[in-house]
Amino acid sequence: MDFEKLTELIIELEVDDIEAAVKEALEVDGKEPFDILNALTKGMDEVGRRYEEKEYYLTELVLAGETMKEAFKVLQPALAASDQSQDKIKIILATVKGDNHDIGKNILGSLLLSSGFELFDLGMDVDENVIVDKVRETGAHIVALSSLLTMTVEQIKAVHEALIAAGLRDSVKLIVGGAPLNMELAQKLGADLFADDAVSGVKVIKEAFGI
Ligand code: B12
Repeated sequence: MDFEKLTELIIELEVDDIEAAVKEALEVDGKEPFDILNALTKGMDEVGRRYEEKEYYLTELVLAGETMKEAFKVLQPALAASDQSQDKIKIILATVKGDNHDIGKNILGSLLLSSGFELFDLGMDVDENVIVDKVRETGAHIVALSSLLTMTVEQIKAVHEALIAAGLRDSVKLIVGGAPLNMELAQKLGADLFADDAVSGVKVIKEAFGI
């Protein structure tokens, strides 16, 4: 299983074949987990490029996210066991309280994982206190929130204020996304960063950390 083939499987959205391919690369060929991650990331970069160029659409982006998720079933444990996974930037990801939309959040999550970030995905409908506790426990550098409903965007402010109350607001950057949001509203609600889609979300996070 060569690296080019792994990259191609992501680009071609081969959700049914990727898990076996990563397993073969790890167990049969003895490839390093981080080299495999690089090959998969290259594929996701190309998927992102095609999306920006409008060669791929949302369906493909969702499927690419699913494909990465399958790959990570076998790759994640191998990465965690590797020394190189130390000192990574830690990101807490959640859909805000009252909101049960998680497709966009999951796409962002798989892109972040494929970019080498350490991810703590708390799921959807997440209370601000659960987020604060997780920041305290993990020493996370970023909190990334998704809100798809107009009536739940205020929850971003609740998270911002709960972080202030816990004395943790200065230690994290708050990035938000979701259809009802824009930069102006995001800042009004206390967020530091905003992105329209998952691909630019990863870019914005990387820029904020000079990566
Ligand atoms: C699928 C869907 C559902 C599914 C969700 C399944 C799931 N597991 O996610 C179900 C059926 C459960 C659902 C329920 C409801 N839904 Co709904 N749903 C949708 C729908 C059709 C698609 C959303 C989606 O997944 N899009 C695809 C993803 C990839 O896009 P995305 O989420 O926007 O994410 C992208 C960006 O926004 C960004 N992004 C997202 N999060 C983040 C976070 C960060 C940090 C960053 C950087 C970027 C980022 O990156 C993503 C990828 O590039 C939208 C309509 C639409 N076309 O958007 C309505 C929509 C969001 N739903 C809506 C409504 C009203 C509801 C319900 C209230 C309906 C009802 N009366 O019961 C319930 C609410 C339930 C709840 N409490 O949350 C409205 C919201 C209106 C509003 N502005 O408030 C919409 C817009 C439909 C409409 N036009 O009325 N829904």
